Amino acid sequence: MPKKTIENGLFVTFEGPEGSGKSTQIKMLAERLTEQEYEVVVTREPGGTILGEEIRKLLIEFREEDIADEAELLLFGASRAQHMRRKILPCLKRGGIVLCDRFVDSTTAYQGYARKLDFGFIQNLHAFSLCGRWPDLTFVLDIDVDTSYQRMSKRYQNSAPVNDRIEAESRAFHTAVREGFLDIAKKNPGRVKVIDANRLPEIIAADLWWEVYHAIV
Ligand code: Z5A
Repeated sequence: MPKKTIENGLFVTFEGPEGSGKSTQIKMLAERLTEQEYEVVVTREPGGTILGEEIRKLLIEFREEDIADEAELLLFGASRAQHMRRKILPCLKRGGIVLCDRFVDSTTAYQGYARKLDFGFIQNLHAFSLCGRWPDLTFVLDIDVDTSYQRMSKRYQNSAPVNDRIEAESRAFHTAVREGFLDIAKKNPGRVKVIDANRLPEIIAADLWWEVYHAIV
Protein backbone atom coordinates (compact mmCIF):
# COMPACT_ATOMS: atom_id res chain seq x y z
CA MET A 1 0.00 0.00 0.00
CA PRO A 2 1.46 3.42 -0.89
CA LYS A 3 1.90 5.66 2.13
CA LYS A 4 0.06 8.95 2.53
CA THR A 5 2.38 11.88 1.94
CA ILE A 6 2.58 15.48 3.14
CA GLU A 7 4.04 18.18 0.90
CA ASN A 8 7.59 18.87 2.21
CA GLY A 9 7.01 16.37 5.02
CA LEU A 10 6.44 17.15 8.69
CA PHE A 11 9.31 17.53 11.14
CA VAL A 12 8.40 17.28 14.83
CA THR A 13 10.92 17.49 17.66
CA PHE A 14 10.53 16.58 21.33
CA GLU A 15 12.45 18.47 23.97
CA GLY A 16 12.51 18.79 27.73
CA PRO A 17 14.37 17.72 30.85
CA GLU A 18 15.43 14.14 31.39
CA GLY A 19 12.60 11.74 32.10
CA SER A 20 9.98 14.19 30.85
CA GLY A 21 8.39 11.39 28.81
CA LYS A 22 9.72 12.16 25.32
CA SER A 23 10.30 8.51 24.35
CA THR A 24 6.90 7.49 25.76
CA GLN A 25 5.09 10.18 23.76
CA ILE A 26 7.05 9.59 20.55
CA LYS A 27 6.10 5.90 20.66
CA MET A 28 2.39 6.67 21.11
CA LEU A 29 2.35 9.33 18.39
CA ALA A 30 4.30 7.15 15.95
CA GLU A 31 1.80 4.31 16.41
CA ARG A 32 -1.12 6.63 15.74
CA LEU A 33 0.45 8.16 12.63
CA THR A 34 1.52 4.76 11.30
CA GLU A 35 -2.05 3.49 11.72
CA GLN A 36 -3.10 6.43 9.55
CA GLU A 37 -0.66 5.19 6.89
CA TYR A 38 1.96 7.92 6.99
CA GLU A 39 5.65 7.11 6.66
CA VAL A 40 7.04 7.78 10.14
CA VAL A 41 10.75 7.94 10.99
CA VAL A 42 11.51 7.90 14.70
CA THR A 43 14.99 9.10 15.52
CA ARG A 44 17.04 10.79 18.23
CA GLU A 45 19.92 13.12 19.01
CA PRO A 46 22.68 12.77 19.56
CA GLY A 47 22.54 9.77 17.22
CA GLY A 48 20.14 8.72 14.52
CA THR A 49 22.84 7.61 12.03
CA ILE A 50 25.74 5.16 12.39
CA LEU A 51 28.17 8.06 12.75
CA GLY A 52 25.80 9.88 15.09
CA GLU A 53 25.46 6.85 17.37
CA GLU A 54 29.27 6.65 17.62
CA ILE A 55 29.38 10.35 18.53
CA ARG A 56 26.60 9.71 21.07
CA LYS A 57 28.77 7.17 22.88
CA LEU A 58 31.53 9.77 23.15
CA LEU A 59 29.19 12.48 24.35
CA ILE A 60 27.48 10.39 26.98
CA GLU A 61 30.06 7.88 28.17
CA PHE A 62 33.54 9.22 27.40
CA ARG A 63 35.44 9.73 30.66
CA GLU A 64 39.09 9.27 29.66
CA GLU A 65 39.61 13.01 29.88
CA ASP A 66 37.48 16.03 30.59
CA ILE A 67 35.64 17.09 27.37
CA ALA A 68 35.92 20.86 26.85
CA ASP A 69 32.50 22.52 26.58
CA GLU A 70 33.41 23.86 23.13
CA ALA A 71 34.37 20.37 21.90
CA GLU A 72 31.10 18.99 23.30
CA LEU A 73 29.12 21.62 21.36
CA LEU A 74 30.88 20.77 18.11
CA LEU A 75 30.28 17.04 18.60
CA PHE A 76 26.52 17.68 18.95
CA GLY A 77 26.78 19.81 15.79
CA ALA A 78 28.64 17.07 13.90
CA SER A 79 26.06 14.47 14.85
CA ARG A 80 23.28 16.80 13.67
CA ALA A 81 24.92 17.73 10.36
CA GLN A 82 25.11 14.02 9.44
CA HIS A 83 21.63 13.27 10.78
CA MET A 84 20.03 16.10 8.82
CA ARG A 85 21.66 15.23 5.52
CA ARG A 86 21.53 11.44 5.64
CA LYS A 87 18.25 10.74 7.43
CA ILE A 88 15.93 13.66 8.23
CA LEU A 89 15.90 15.60 4.95
CA PRO A 90 15.54 12.46 2.77
CA CYS A 91 12.44 11.42 4.75
CA LEU A 92 10.92 14.92 4.55
CA LYS A 93 11.59 15.01 0.80
CA ARG A 94 9.60 11.76 0.43
CA GLY A 95 6.69 13.46 2.22
CA GLY A 96 7.19 11.51 5.46
CA ILE A 97 6.97 12.49 9.11
CA VAL A 98 10.11 12.69 11.29
CA LEU A 99 9.70 12.44 15.06
CA CYS A 100 13.02 13.34 16.69
CA ASP A 101 13.88 12.88 20.38
CA ARG A 102 15.87 16.09 21.12
CA PHE A 103 17.24 18.47 18.49
CA VAL A 104 18.56 22.04 18.19
CA ASP A 105 16.69 23.37 21.24
CA SER A 106 18.56 20.88 23.43
CA THR A 107 21.81 22.40 22.21
CA THR A 108 20.56 25.91 22.97
CA ALA A 109 19.29 24.83 26.41
CA TYR A 110 22.21 22.60 27.53
CA GLN A 111 25.22 24.16 25.81
CA GLY A 112 23.82 27.73 25.70
CA TYR A 113 21.73 28.35 28.83
CA ALA A 114 23.43 25.79 31.09
CA ARG A 115 27.06 25.68 29.83
CA LYS A 116 26.87 29.39 28.91
CA LEU A 117 28.54 29.07 25.52
CA ASP A 118 28.06 31.92 23.04
CA PHE A 119 24.46 32.09 21.76
CA GLY A 120 25.50 33.78 18.49
CA PHE A 121 27.90 30.95 17.71
CA ILE A 122 25.24 28.35 18.58
CA GLN A 123 22.73 30.01 16.23
CA ASN A 124 25.30 29.95 13.43
CA LEU A 125 26.00 26.28 14.13
CA HIS A 126 22.26 25.57 13.88
CA ALA A 127 22.12 27.38 10.54
CA PHE A 128 25.13 25.40 9.30
CA SER A 129 23.85 21.97 10.37
CA LEU A 130 20.17 22.43 9.44
CA CYS A 131 20.42 23.29 5.70
CA GLY A 132 17.65 25.84 6.28
CA ARG A 133 15.07 23.29 7.45
CA TRP A 134 13.94 23.94 11.03
CA PRO A 135 11.43 21.70 12.78
CA ASP A 136 7.81 22.52 11.90
CA LEU A 137 6.67 21.81 15.43
CA THR A 138 8.50 21.36 18.73
CA PHE A 139 7.05 20.05 21.98
CA VAL A 140 8.79 21.00 25.20
CA LEU A 141 7.57 18.41 27.70
CA ASP A 142 7.91 20.35 30.89
CA ILE A 143 8.55 18.87 34.34
CA ASP A 144 10.44 20.36 37.28
CA VAL A 145 13.84 19.12 38.39
CA ASP A 146 12.48 17.15 41.39
CA THR A 147 10.06 15.23 39.16
CA SER A 148 12.87 14.57 36.70
CA TYR A 149 15.08 13.15 39.48
CA GLN A 150 12.20 11.03 40.83
CA ARG A 151 11.44 9.52 37.43
CA MET A 152 15.07 8.76 36.70
CA SER A 153 15.65 7.10 40.08
CA LYS A 154 12.52 4.99 39.60
CA ARG A 155 13.81 3.91 36.22
CA TYR A 156 17.16 2.88 37.66
CA GLN A 157 15.38 0.59 40.14
CA ASN A 158 14.40 -1.52 37.13
CA SER A 159 17.66 -1.39 35.15
CA ALA A 160 21.39 -0.82 35.53
CA PRO A 161 22.26 2.89 35.99
CA VAL A 162 23.53 4.54 32.81
CA ASN A 163 26.95 6.15 33.02
CA ASP A 164 25.67 9.46 31.63
CA ARG A 165 28.12 12.38 31.74
CA ILE A 166 25.49 15.10 31.25
CA GLU A 167 22.86 13.57 33.50
CA ALA A 168 25.45 13.68 36.30
CA GLU A 169 25.63 17.50 36.16
CA SER A 170 24.49 19.59 39.16
CA ARG A 171 20.96 20.55 40.14
CA ALA A 172 21.75 24.19 39.18
CA PHE A 173 22.74 22.96 35.70
CA HIS A 174 19.46 21.06 35.23
CA THR A 175 17.48 24.03 36.57
CA ALA A 176 19.16 26.28 33.97
CA VAL A 177 18.29 23.74 31.26
CA ARG A 178 14.61 23.77 32.20
CA GLU A 179 14.52 27.57 32.33
CA GLY A 180 16.30 27.63 28.97
CA PHE A 181 13.61 25.49 27.34
CA LEU A 182 10.86 27.73 28.74
CA ASP A 183 12.64 30.82 27.45
CA ILE A 184 13.15 29.28 23.99
CA ALA A 185 9.39 28.56 23.91
CA LYS A 186 8.59 32.15 24.85
CA LYS A 187 10.78 33.41 22.02
CA ASN A 188 9.38 30.97 19.41
CA PRO A 189 5.65 30.79 20.14
CA GLY A 190 4.71 29.66 16.62
CA ARG A 191 6.95 26.59 16.56
CA VAL A 192 7.49 25.62 20.19
CA LYS A 193 4.61 24.43 22.42
CA VAL A 194 5.12 23.90 26.14
CA ILE A 195 3.25 20.83 27.32
CA ASP A 196 2.58 20.13 31.01
CA ALA A 197 4.21 16.68 31.26
CA ASN A 198 3.09 16.14 34.84
CA ARG A 199 -0.14 14.49 33.72
CA LEU A 200 -1.13 11.01 32.62
CA PRO A 201 0.66 9.91 29.43
CA GLU A 202 -2.67 9.39 27.60
CA ILE A 203 -3.79 12.96 28.37
CA ILE A 204 -0.48 14.40 27.17
CA ALA A 205 -0.75 12.24 24.02
CA ALA A 206 -4.19 13.72 23.27
CA ASP A 207 -2.76 17.27 23.43
CA LEU A 208 0.12 16.33 21.13
CA TRP A 209 -2.22 14.62 18.69
CA TRP A 210 -4.39 17.78 18.49
CA GLU A 211 -1.34 19.86 17.53
CA VAL A 212 0.01 17.34 15.01
CA TYR A 213 -3.40 16.77 13.45
CA HIS A 214 -3.75 20.51 12.84
CA ALA A 215 -0.26 20.65 11.36
CA ILE A 216 -1.15 17.88 8.89
CA VAL A 217 -4.62 18.98 7.71
N1 Z5A B 1 22.06 16.85 24.96
C1 Z5A B 1 22.77 18.03 24.97
O1 Z5A B 1 23.40 18.38 25.97
N2 Z5A B 1 22.82 18.79 23.84
C2 Z5A B 1 22.18 18.41 22.69
O2 Z5A B 1 22.25 19.13 21.68
C3 Z5A B 1 21.42 17.18 22.70
C4 Z5A B 1 21.38 16.42 23.85
C5 Z5A B 1 20.73 16.74 21.45
C6 Z5A B 1 20.87 12.72 25.87
O3 Z5A B 1 20.11 12.04 26.77
C7 Z5A B 1 21.66 13.75 26.67
O4 Z5A B 1 22.29 14.64 25.77
C8 Z5A B 1 20.73 14.58 27.52
C9 Z5A B 1 20.78 15.98 26.92
C10 Z5A B 1 22.05 16.00 26.17
N3 Z5A B 1 21.30 14.59 28.83
N4 Z5A B 1 20.78 14.92 29.89
N5 Z5A B 1 20.55 15.12 30.96
P1 Z5A B 1 19.22 10.81 26.41
O5 Z5A B 1 18.75 10.92 25.00
O6 Z5A B 1 19.95 9.58 26.78
O7 Z5A B 1 18.09 10.90 27.46
P2 Z5A B 1 17.03 12.04 27.69
O8 Z5A B 1 16.51 12.49 26.37
O9 Z5A B 1 17.58 13.04 28.59
O10 Z5A B 1 15.87 11.42 28.53
P3 Z5A B 1 15.31 9.99 28.67
O11 Z5A B 1 16.02 9.40 29.81
O12 Z5A B 1 15.36 9.23 27.38
O13 Z5A B 1 13.82 10.30 29.08
P4 Z5A B 1 12.50 10.62 28.22
O14 Z5A B 1 12.56 9.97 26.89
O15 Z5A B 1 12.20 12.05 28.25
O16 Z5A B 1 11.40 9.94 29.10
P5 Z5A B 1 10.76 8.42 29.01
O17 Z5A B 1 11.88 7.41 28.82
O18 Z5A B 1 9.62 8.40 28.11
O19 Z5A B 1 10.21 8.33 30.50
C11 Z5A B 1 11.09 8.33 31.61
C12 Z5A B 1 10.40 7.61 32.80
O20 Z5A B 1 9.24 8.33 33.19
C13 Z5A B 1 9.92 6.19 32.45
O21 Z5A B 1 10.03 5.39 33.57
C14 Z5A B 1 8.44 6.39 32.08
O22 Z5A B 1 7.66 5.27 32.31
C15 Z5A B 1 8.06 7.53 33.03
N6 Z5A B 1 7.02 8.41 32.46
C16 Z5A B 1 6.88 8.81 31.17
N7 Z5A B 1 5.81 9.62 31.05
C17 Z5A B 1 5.28 9.76 32.28
C18 Z5A B 1 4.18 10.50 32.80
N8 Z5A B 1 3.40 11.26 32.01
N9 Z5A B 1 3.92 10.43 34.12
C19 Z5A B 1 4.72 9.67 34.93
N10 Z5A B 1 5.77 8.94 34.52
C20 Z5A B 1 6.06 8.99 33.19
